[in-house]
Amino acid sequence: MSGSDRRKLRVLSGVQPSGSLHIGNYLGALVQWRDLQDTYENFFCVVDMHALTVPENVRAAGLREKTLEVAALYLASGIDPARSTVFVQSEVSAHAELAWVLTCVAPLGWLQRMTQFKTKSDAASTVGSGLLTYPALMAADILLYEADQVPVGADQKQHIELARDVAARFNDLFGPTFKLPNPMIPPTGARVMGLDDPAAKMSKSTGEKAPGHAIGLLDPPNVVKKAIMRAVTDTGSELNWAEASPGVKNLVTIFAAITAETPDAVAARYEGRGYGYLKKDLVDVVEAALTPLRARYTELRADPTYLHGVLDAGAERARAVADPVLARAKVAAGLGRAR
Ligand code: AQP
Repeated sequence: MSGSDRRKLRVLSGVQPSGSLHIGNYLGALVQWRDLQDTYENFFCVVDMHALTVPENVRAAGLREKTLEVAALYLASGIDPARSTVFVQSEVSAHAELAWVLTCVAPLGWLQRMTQFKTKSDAASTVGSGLLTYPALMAADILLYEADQVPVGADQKQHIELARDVAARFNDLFGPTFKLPNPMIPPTGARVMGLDDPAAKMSKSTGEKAPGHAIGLLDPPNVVKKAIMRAVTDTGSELNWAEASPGVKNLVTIFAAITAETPDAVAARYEGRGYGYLKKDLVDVVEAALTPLRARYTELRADPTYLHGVLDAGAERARAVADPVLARAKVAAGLGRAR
């Protein structure tokens, strides 16, 4: 089916199995994916090749295990394999092939400007080239499925815009080939901040090193409770929404994103009350979301045959869509023999 005669618009998104998934990944990405399933045709991949961009953090057995964990968390969050194609990126070789083509098309300056590259390379002692060229692989992930929309948290907006620019440059150089994708960012919960440091984005890699930074989706209830009750607020003790500090805004935002309210509506209930009330209720709201998710996750991990079956079928469906797009792009770019 070509892009123009598809019945539904398509979405593609993914999460790196680079650590333990947290409430930011859930609210910025997974909840959106879950809620989009009936509206769109969906492709959700575990982007294990992206996790290799910081090879020092990878232990082979560990990465393969995390890949399964993340796939199970997709399903436990409500991604339904009957309505969405769920697969592992490295099992669809078109991603790596197209990534090379797009690496050649993406100007170096565009890649060097990416905020995530600057942040992660500043923090690393040795920087692998993949950390720089990773947005070209991400562009390949998206363009192979002719995705109309890419549902992500705010931190990924710059990469989606780059994918769009790379697609446009390829089309200019080689003729119309790729559909230009758009980012889809949720109104609330698009940038959840660290509970220990509201100036820093909640991230998997920091969460691995700093207890109390993140709310892990698989953290036990007592750990979740401790992280929320100890979350940084400010020197005041009662909520004053008009002058709320970043830490207080973050807690209200997490609350609102889970209960599908606006932050203003949540804050109005706690105005003038001590932070302890907000935190205690937030523990309950988070638990109400995570308790069924953890239970479903445990069931899924107890049935590896089912999980592998979902991922095998997903990879097959993904290849059926991605391979013809790759073939078209290779011909357009002049790769292979003339016949
Ligand atoms: N703090 C966040 N708030 C809202 N959304 C977030 N996302 C990540 N962090 C937040 C969204 O989750 C999806 C998966 O992200 P990713 O695995 O591709 O990489 P990332 O954005 O680099 O995520 P992390 O958690 O920060 O991981 P590490 O530490 O490994 O780099 C994306 O849609 C992202 O926007």
